Amino acid sequence: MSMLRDGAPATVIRRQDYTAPAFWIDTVDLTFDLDPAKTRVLNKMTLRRNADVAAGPLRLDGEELNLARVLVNGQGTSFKMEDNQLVLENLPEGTEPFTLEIFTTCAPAKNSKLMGLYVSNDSFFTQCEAEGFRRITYFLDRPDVMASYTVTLRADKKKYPVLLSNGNLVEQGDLDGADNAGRHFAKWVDPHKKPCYLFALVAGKLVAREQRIVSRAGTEHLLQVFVRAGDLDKTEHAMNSLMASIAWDEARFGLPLDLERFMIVATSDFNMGAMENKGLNIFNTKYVLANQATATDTDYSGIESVVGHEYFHNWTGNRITCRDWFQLSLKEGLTVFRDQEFSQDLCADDSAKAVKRIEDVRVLRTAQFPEDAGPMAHPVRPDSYIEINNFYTVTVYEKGAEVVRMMQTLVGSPADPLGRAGFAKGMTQYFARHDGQAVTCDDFAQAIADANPGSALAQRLEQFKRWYAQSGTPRVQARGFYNAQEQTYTLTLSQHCAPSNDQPSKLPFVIPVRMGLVGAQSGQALGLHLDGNSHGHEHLLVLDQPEQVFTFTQVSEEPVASLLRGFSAPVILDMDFSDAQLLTLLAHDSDAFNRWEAAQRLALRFAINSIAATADAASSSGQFLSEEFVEALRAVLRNPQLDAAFKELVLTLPSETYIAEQLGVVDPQRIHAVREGMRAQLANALHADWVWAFEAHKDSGAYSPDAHSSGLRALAGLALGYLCLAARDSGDTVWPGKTLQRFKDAGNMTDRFNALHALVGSGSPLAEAALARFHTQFKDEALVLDKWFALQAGACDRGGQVLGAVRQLLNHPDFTLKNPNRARSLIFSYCNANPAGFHRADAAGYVFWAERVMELDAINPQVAARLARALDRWKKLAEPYQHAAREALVRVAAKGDLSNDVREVVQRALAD
Ligand code: B3K
Ligand code: ZN
Repeated sequence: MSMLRDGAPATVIRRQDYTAPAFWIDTVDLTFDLDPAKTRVLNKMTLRRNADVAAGPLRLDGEELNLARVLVNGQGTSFKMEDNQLVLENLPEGTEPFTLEIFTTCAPAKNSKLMGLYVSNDSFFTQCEAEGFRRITYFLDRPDVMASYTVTLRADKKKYPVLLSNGNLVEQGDLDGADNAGRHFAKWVDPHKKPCYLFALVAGKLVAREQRIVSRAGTEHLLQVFVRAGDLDKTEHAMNSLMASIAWDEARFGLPLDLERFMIVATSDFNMGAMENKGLNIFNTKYVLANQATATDTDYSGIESVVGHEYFHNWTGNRITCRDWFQLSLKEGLTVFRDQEFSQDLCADDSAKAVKRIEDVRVLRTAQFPEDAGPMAHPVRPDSYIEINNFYTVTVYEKGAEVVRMMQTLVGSPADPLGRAGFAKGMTQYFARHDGQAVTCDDFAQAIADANPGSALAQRLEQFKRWYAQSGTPRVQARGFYNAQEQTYTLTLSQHCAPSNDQPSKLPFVIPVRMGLVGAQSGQALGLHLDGNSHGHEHLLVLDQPEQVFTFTQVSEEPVASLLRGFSAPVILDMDFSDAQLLTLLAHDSDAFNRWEAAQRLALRFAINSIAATADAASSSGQFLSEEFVEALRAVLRNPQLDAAFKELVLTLPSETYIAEQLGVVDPQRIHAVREGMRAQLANALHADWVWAFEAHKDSGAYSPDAHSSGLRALAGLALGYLCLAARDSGDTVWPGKTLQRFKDAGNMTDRFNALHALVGSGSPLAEAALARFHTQFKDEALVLDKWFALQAGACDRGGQVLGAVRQLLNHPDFTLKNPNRARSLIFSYCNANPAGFHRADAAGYVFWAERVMELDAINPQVAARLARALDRWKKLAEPYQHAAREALVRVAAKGDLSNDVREVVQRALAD
């Protein structure tokens, strides 16, 4: 059982306990007198009883509010307080509407949790999802209560010249009266009903980039991106991304912008990436501000995705929202899928699209697969939670997106092989049925299936929905047998999903396996003949039984199976490929994803073999990778047909985290040593090729963040990293010198940062001065300083120096724990992104972690709970790490006044 701060049991919320609200709130009229120390909030609502629910009291949620007055239909009334709820029992009978006025105050300047109304850089911002609105006023703080909002903001005009809320600005002006000298107001009306988690207000000294657009239907809209004065020159990319998002949603799904005005506001104090408040998106500056001097290509593509994501929520999340928070993936999985598709559709060619897909899958495998196998594992639609903020996870988001992607795949047909048309029809059906409602994941899946009768999805809908209900990553085992005489190839696919604490046995999933056959000798794509039908060169197999056998006929030569093309399902594929078969796929597969995958499998295989080897044979010889594999990588690097971005992905070894996931027992130091050995081997064996790669790709021309030129920079950066690594072993000073020069002369942040990274990553003696110079040059750019902190915290740990450096940086004048971006840049980069620096035999990394979790928890529980998850996988650790990690978890769990957020995470980690 979990305990709250005061020792009372924490409430476990269960999906099966859902009941409709006892009251509906039809209208909300809010008036704010904004003051950092004491903001006054007058909330006038019209409510009515829900006739479908037995009569009972009205229970309104509230947190850290001072209540001054409650009036029902203009009259005083009796009320009581019960566990953070305002309970009203003497309300009018019947279902006639009545008014309720609640007057409260709150203290935004003291709000370090950044939930509800808070102050950042002298401006006011709000964050209400999931349950922050109750920190602003008493309310039915649940997503299925949708109301019409009118909001009046009143504040000092000089300090807060810009006053924003959702919807349309209907009135503004100066306030009259002696009490109101120097104050002004703005009144906003949102034309759309919404749940309270989508409410937002912003007030402060801000400036806007503005753009007027005309939609396909001919309606005019005003787009605005608000930032602090001085940052306007960094808003062009965000605005372009917004315009591209609007055009894409109209073109692909027929979903137009439904507001006269759409605003994005950036703040540097934000718990996550951004928030889709209706018409008034609030963003972390990290996902808005970019120019070539301060932002990398990765930042640019992050901005495009997040701007798209929040915009796409306007329909998937806002117009149709979640019935309850268990349905979170209804909006998040779907909207991640939409932002992934958006970014892919913006890619100029198939290679860039494949690169985007590989990047997305990498996130899934390095973050979601571990989550699904660890103590926080939960289904895409969870069954219970203590703190909903802990369930904004890679499972709900990224795995949820894969579930939607599989639906698209499964509504495909010969005329629509990818299922794009079928899925778009399904979306149309979804909006036709549910626009303006708060619904469930089941409703979504039903709409997609109903719009595609006869599809593989419609035929197996109930079974398909197990993807929402069962946690864990299924494993698909594949075995192939070629009969040369009969020219048949028999492919046996079986599936298994390991039991988890919450679900002791799992039923078979519906797994779409997109596949082809590649001639082992010829490298040609072979024709696919199955059950008397010819399927061209690619086919979709649907695995829905524990085991199925597929027999291909007229197979003219021994094939290598290319399975799960484009990563058609979020599973682990086990197939006993020989090295030669993988090399064939790497060289010839027509599916770019599986070419990359073949290289990853080979690299993983060599890594795992070296880790398992008892003697340090490989380490002493420097031979971790086979010569054939190194040659194959050289061939990829030199292949004029392949794009630089794709090459960069193939030549990047699997991460330490991903390698760790393949192992039953994890020794992070051993994994690090082997991976570094592999990197050194590639650095030396391909030295001449890296020189060529750098020289051939170093000039990407006038800066543009497009996929092609960012690919050139990525490959040049990788080459430079390897060249500096080789220099460390050989004592060469030329390449580090050239790297330093490039660092100094770079015309954009990507090249500059890659050069700095190469120096730091190779432990070059030139790194220190370069870091100092970088700090001086960018000391006024918060987002660049975050990179500076992160680079040092994530640096390769040669001799255990990183922790000392991180501890020193905690005391740096630019460091503060209160700013989430800064806390993440130093502390998360060390605890989450530097396994060898963090998992120390002396346990000092864990001691540091425990201190920071507890310290952060007192400031911002949501951020602390994210950090708490750094030890999720402690049970897999070898000794002495495992024991020490457990001790650190126990120490945190023993702290008396932990937040629910952190307590849920550490208690789950420690549970058997
Ligand atoms: N919906 C928000 C996330 C809110 C997180 C609350 N802890 C951003 C997004 O997914 O678009
Ligand atoms: Zn989202």
